[in-house]
Amino acid sequence: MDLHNYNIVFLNWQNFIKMKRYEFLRNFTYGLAAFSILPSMTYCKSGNGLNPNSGNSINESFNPDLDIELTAAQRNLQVFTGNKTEVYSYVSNILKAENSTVENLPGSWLGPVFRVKQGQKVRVRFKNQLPRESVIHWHGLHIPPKMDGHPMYAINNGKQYVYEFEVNNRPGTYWFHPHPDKITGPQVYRGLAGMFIVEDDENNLPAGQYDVPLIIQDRIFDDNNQLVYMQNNPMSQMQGFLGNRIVVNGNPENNLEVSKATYRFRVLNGSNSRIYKLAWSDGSDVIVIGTDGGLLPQPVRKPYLILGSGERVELWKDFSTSDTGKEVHLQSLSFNDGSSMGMGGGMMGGGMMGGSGPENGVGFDICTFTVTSQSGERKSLPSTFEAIKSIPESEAVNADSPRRFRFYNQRMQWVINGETFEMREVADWEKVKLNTTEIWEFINGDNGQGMGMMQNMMKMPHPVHLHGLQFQIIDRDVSGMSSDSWNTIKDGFVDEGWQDTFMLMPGMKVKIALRFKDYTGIYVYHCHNLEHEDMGMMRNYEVI
Ligand SMILES: [Cu+2]
Repeated sequence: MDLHNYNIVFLNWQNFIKMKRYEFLRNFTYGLAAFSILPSMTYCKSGNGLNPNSGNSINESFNPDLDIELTAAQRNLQVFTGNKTEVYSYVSNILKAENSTVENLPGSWLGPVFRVKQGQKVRVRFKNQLPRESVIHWHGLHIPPKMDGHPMYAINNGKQYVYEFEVNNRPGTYWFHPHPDKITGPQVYRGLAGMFIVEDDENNLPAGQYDVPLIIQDRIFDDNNQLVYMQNNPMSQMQGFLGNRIVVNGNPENNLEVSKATYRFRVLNGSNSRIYKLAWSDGSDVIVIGTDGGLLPQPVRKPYLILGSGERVELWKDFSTSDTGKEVHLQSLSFNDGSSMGMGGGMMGGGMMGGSGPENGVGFDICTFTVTSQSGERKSLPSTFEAIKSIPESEAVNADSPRRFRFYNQRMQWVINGETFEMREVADWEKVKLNTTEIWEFINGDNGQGMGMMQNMMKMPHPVHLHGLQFQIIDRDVSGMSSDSWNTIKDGFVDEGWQDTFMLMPGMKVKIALRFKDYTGIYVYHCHNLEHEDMGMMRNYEVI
């Protein structure tokens, strides 16, 4: 597969624009009312009181299998013909790599792609050459708080932070990205993200060139080929960044060549806030073999799949019997995300405000797979993988009274149980005991005792992410959802595996089971709509 042909895809928004204009005009008056509330939004919070120059240094007794320098730096990349594009990238320098690989994505702002094995020890010497502070979060990994990339461990320009951890996760598709307080969105947007694959020993799955990362993001480029990000646009922040061009693996690439072979696609939604409803244009089922935390007990067939920001899914796709020249599109189908940003919905739609891309739920092609004459390995779909033991609810110390976490909007601020992020603050309801199992319930919506119209009108999907562990989804209650929304997404959820991120749609309640083990300390949990996160829709939980 050649991931590096620069074919440029412009999405066709014309129908979208036509469709939304009426709604926009209808809501315009209310829109102004909402605007007038914005200046009271509070972006300023107290500093963290830490010395951001203090990094973590090398532990000489730690003997890594993989030792690597990752330098976050600004660079100019030839993305298009003409002007180079200013991006941020992780530049890798391998010092030691025994039985693991670190693959760069040439011509891409993304990467690298780590391939490691369970039990291996990894040392990453992170060097920050960015203008602002940064920190690396190892998304999905079960590692100690100091290694996890909590914003309190962000380092300034010129400093180094050494991550050292043993890989003890299940084989699966994990990833890494910056996590500094209030500026995660812009740093990820400019290019900082990579994949962290823990390899399995499944001999019956596509491997090597047939095991392919697909990192999906949306971006906006200006006429000078520069990335556009509206950090200071409150509307854009409130909604989350939505681009007008899809990029796959950090290239504005839409045509990927495939052999007549069976593929394993490791799909990561690396977008700041866009949600995808993945489907194949040839009408075949989406065959899901893995989710955030590795392989499912058995493959699951879906007509389409909802993938929120930060989530991963592993897809099985067989091109082995396809005709040469056949084109299959990976699409995002249209859906109703249930959001309302004011009276009647759509008022603050990104397409109308500040020149950003179409709203979540507008359909488009993500990329095209073109089958070449090359024949490759054909595999048959295994009927089962390793079984996953369900966490019994009876094991939970709070099975009768789950902790509740409400994600909603309060006075133009996205909040969790009415609170926003404070660097070291942990409320009593956020403290859990080591070696216990709990049930947590996440609710998209306030408790119905809101402060008036605006509060209840603001609803958006929130991809919920917990650091430090993988959990199981035990219930998805949709009785509070609008059926107009639910009917367009209901077949798109795979809850049979381990997760670290899940979609919480407006009106939805999701119960998860979590086991707190191995490490004490503070981890964050937050909305993975990165603009919501940067606005403070994030909190700490502490394992004591
Ligand atoms: Cu959110």
